[in-house]
Amino acid sequence: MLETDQTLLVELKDSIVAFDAARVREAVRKGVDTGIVPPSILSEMAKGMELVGKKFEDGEYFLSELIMAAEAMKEGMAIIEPYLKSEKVTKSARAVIGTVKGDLHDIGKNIVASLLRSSGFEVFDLGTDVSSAKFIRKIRETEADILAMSALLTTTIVEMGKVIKDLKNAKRRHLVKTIVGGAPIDEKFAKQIGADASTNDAIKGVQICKLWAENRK
Ligand code: B1M
Repeated sequence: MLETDQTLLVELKDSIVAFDAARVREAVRKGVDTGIVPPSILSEMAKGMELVGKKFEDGEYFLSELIMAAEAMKEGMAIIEPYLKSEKVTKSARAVIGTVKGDLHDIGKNIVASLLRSSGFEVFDLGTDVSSAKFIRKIRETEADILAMSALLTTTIVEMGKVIKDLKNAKRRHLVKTIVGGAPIDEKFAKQIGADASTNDAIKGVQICKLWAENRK
């Protein structure tokens, strides 16, 4: 990697930490122009968000800084979205995605949704604070193959279990593969709630969904 690329990667991270949207936009554009691959750009910005979270924990940053950093990251993501290209699934597949009830964090969920779209999935993004009933209604309406749920709060991950239980009660569980993701999620928890897969990595999550789509009868 060239030294200029390395400097740019640092700037991608630092501009998020400085919650400076103009700097983020500039760094992302430069990154794209110099040929840094979009997943690396995303990953550096995500590292910046991680640091923002640490500063919040330490009392150095407050909610307003979290909001501004999140807005800056969204502006950066909007620039790279058209450049996210991936090998497309050959069989058409539909995915319903959302952040669970009580949870407003959507940056990771939006990354997963963008990557799924760029891989050829038909994506129904329900946004944030999505109730179980809303997830189930959309799955019925779209006959989706995949349910992808995101959560970042330890207090909201339990909602994922509720959705899967409701899916069973709606006699739809066997028709839908379920994947759960977000920082507090681990395999043990996913197993506990009966999800088919879990990950903290958006790219891995999309790879799992692609495998499911390709192996679908
Ligand atoms: Co909040 N927040 N926040 N926050 N926030 C966290 C999550 C926290 C860890 C910060 C901290 O204290 N260190 C903490 C949670 C603690 C806990 O539960 N253990 C926290 C808290 C406490 C809160 C509030 C309660 C604060 C308050 O009000 N006092 C509040 C809750 C609001 C609510 O949801 N009801 C709150 C609010 C907010 C903002 C609205 C200000 C803002 C979100 C804006 C938005 O998303 N539009 C915000 C932010 C920005 C953060 C941090 C700083 C950054 C999150 C982020 O976007 N990361 C976060 C600290 C941190 O994460 N270190 C924090 C970047 C993003 C790319 O990562 O979403 O993890 P992430 O996604 C990753 C993977 O997890 C994965 O893919 C991505 C990359 O590969 N992934 C999936 C995610 N979903 C997936 C789904 C998949 C597969 C992979 O398949 C389905």
